[in-house]
Amino acid sequence: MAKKQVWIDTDLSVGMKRHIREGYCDVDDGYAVLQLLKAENVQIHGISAVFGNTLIENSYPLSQYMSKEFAGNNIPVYKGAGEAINLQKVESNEAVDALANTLKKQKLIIMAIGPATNVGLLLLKYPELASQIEEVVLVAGRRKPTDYFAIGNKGNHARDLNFDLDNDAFRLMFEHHIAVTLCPFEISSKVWLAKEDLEKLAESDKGNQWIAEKSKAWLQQWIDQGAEGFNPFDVLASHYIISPEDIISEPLNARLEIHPDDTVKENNQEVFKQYLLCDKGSGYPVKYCYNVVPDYHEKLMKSLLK
Ligand SMILES: [Ca+2]
Repeated sequence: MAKKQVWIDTDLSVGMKRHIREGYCDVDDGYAVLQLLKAENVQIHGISAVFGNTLIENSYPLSQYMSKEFAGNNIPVYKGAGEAINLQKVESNEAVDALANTLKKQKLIIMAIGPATNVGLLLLKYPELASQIEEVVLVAGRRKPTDYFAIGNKGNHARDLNFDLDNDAFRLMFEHHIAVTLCPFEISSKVWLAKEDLEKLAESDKGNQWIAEKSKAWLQQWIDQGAEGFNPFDVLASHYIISPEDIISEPLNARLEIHPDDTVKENNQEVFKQYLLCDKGSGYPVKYCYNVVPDYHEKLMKSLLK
């Protein structure tokens, strides 16, 4: 079986305290990376860190930690963008140059589970390499501006964070006609990890023990919001790469539209933002993942516990 040639671009924030407000950061990137590390049908060529859920000063060492502890340091790790693309001053970085060097040698599937800034920068600096990108798998998008995601029954509308943090990066992928697959909250909100899952992981190998321990505070944060578990958003992207047959998708067209920002309370047409919308209307063709197979949870746990 030919292995899938993959590059991971991640805003790993496992176990970090939030830098902008109270509470802990997302743990889901950690699950996605662990799942890819365990997949027999995947070869990982590199990990590039990006800002997002946390600062690049955190996501970069966390990426190094995961490669060192759980992949025998066999996967090179690079420091990528610390902020969104500035069209007035486009600068490459170590991660973008490393990704470009790898793409010069071979085609890659990019799992971009943070803001797509590094991919956007690559397209600006190395546009000739666009055809070497087989597919970019991202966590973003929705069907309508009125669709929203909220944690539990007390949660405010959440941001479509990866897209919100760098709209231009997504636009660049569309304009370069990159094959884009989106795993939005519509699919990840159907997948839950709960206390008993963390307990199973805690009895497993080193990587699972680590992520289970680091997920406790994150899980508690969701329980405090009225949920019974948490949605491991980014794992839908890794699972799609490993076993696309477990993920249900449809071809849609994606475009950027500006509407009132639904994450701002009492927003009286004062704050607007871009939305990444996917439907049958006009736009750039994408693969939109929206559901999982009925026994998905079992399959996910199996892929992590092996
Ligand atoms: Ca992420």
